[in-house]
Amino acid sequence: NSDTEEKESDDQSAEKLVIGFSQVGAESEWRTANTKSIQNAIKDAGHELKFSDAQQKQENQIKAIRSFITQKVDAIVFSPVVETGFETVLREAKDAGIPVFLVDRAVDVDDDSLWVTFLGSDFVEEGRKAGNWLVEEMADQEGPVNIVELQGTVGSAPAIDRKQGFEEIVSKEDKFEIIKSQTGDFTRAKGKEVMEAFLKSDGENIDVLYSHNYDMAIGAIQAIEEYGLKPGEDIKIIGVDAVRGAFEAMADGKMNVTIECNPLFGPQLVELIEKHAAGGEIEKRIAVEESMYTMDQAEELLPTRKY
Ligand code: GYE
Repeated sequence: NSDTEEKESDDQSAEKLVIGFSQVGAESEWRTANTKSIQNAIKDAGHELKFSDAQQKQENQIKAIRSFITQKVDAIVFSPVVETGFETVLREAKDAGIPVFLVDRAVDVDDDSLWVTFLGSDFVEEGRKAGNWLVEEMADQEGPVNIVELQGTVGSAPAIDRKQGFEEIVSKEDKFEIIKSQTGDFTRAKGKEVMEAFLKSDGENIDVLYSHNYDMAIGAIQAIEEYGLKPGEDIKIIGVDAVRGAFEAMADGKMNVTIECNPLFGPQLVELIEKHAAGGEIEKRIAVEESMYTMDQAEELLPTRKY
């Protein structure tokens, strides 16, 4: 009956967990929204949070996880800055009996018993969406279509996968050529700097910018304007993330399309941690659902965006 049901759910939420969260950094607007979502969900559920910002440095993450292990936390939430090099520390967590929840970014490790689940987006699919938009947009255009690419952090899952998914699509047509591809480390400042260099060497020849995130795109947009070209027109801009700023840039006509990557999975994550603590079965891979939005939808959708 409903009385006992209520009692059971009370009991479940009464178990207070200590959760260590090793976050990548604060490199982008996506990241800020993601950090808030996870922090709030953990606190709102009445659990204790130990938070560590790695400032995009792998060694900081390894230190943070070791310190969570020493402190005997109940669960570790971990968003790995790069894919490789975490096997040893993940094994240490496993040996200590502490469950690890990978969020946002994956690791390139064969032994998947080192984590409970990976909750995050399908970055290859995001790259494909970006490629498919471009193929359609340029359907009537004769080649060559010269593309420059701003990659995310070297060795990170989203940089590797977004590149791969995009290339898979555009490589099917000879007219597309990626003439320059370089990392902007997911930051606005680096995005601007690298775009300036692209413009210096290839200037008017650039038709399209594909940026692995919003922040690099907005930095690049500034570089394009300073160079005297019109972003969104002279150079088409494709960005990933779909943060609020991307909708504003699209409403201003400066960005053409944004591929959604939803950072607001804090509540979903806390549910998984609680379920696991209560002995429940968890799937190894949990995907976040997402979409894609174009310039003409920007004004209408802007007020509805939550990040
Ligand atoms: O797209 C970017 C951030 O890992 C999905 O990291 C995340 C990416 C996101 O810096 O803005």
